[in-house]
Amino acid sequence: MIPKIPSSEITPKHVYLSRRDFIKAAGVLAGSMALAACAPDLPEATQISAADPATSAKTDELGDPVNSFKDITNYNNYYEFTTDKEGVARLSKDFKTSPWDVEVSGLVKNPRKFGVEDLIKSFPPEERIYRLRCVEAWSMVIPWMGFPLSKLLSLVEPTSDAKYVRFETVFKPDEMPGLRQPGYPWPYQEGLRLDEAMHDLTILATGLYGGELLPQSGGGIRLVVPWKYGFKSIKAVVKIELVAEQPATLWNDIASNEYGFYANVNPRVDHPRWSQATERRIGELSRRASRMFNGYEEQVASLYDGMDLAKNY
Ligand SMILES: Nc1nc2c(c(=O)[nH]1)N[C@H]1C(S)=C(S)[C@@H](COP(=O)(O)O)O[C@H]1N2
Ligand SMILES: [Mo]
Repeated sequence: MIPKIPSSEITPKHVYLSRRDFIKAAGVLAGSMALAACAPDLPEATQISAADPATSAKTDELGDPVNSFKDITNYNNYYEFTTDKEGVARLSKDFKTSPWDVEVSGLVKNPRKFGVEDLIKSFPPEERIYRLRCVEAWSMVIPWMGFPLSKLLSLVEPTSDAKYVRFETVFKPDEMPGLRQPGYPWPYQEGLRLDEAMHDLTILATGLYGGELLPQSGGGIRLVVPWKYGFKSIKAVVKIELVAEQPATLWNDIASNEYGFYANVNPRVDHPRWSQATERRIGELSRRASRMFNGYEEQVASLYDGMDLAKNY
């Protein structure tokens, strides 16, 4: 029997075009534009509307469409507000994201406090369309705006003793009701090895969907490390510290047998309580296979040469 597909599940053509089709379509479009250029009597409006499908067809490099702005900003993990993913947006709506300062300190030649506005001026944000894969086995595709963390780190000049980077989230109990929940070692903290932090895929995000970074998404500024489970992508960062030893991280402190320091997406290493082989892409009906390093294997696998990824989970 053929299942009846509700009209809401029928994806517009420009969304389901695979990357190859998209490139082909773009090629055809470029061809027709060139033709149009030698046909001066063609109305201008035709040329403009011909470009529409291409500019709105936002996908990641694998051809997966970006999630809706509504999904991205209404389904969030942000325990400083609440553990209810659908309650974060409401509870965080008055959280003040600007002005916002980040202090970069520790083993660096030029320790400094930066305002996010100034960072955006120094490092103009670029769009990065990344998959975000939560350790809970759901995922989204998010069009971030941001800049490589490496640019900021190069500016402060880590000393030769710096081996890791430690990140800390703002601690504001008056504005973050979830901080009253017992059992969490606040403030939220995370860490990366220095080479992971310097990798070009690692960004500080200052916006998404071409707009500002709303409170629920981690504004004033948040880390995004797309090949790792989502909990590494720490929100509302106020402190970045260069250190010599592997720093403590919140989820590792709570349950070290379940959440390691590396937390690289790995479909072959299950969470002790569930499989990591598949995931639920928000907005899709059936589960899909999870990818090694969340699909960024080619770019990042060499960072872990010779490491046992089952032990260093
Ligand atoms: N400070 C802070 N950062 C955080 C979290 C959090 O609870 N607090 N949750 C993490 C988890 S588990 C995930 S999956 C992502 C979710 O990001 P999103 O809500 O923007 O999709 O944020 C991560 N960063
Ligand atoms: Mo997560």
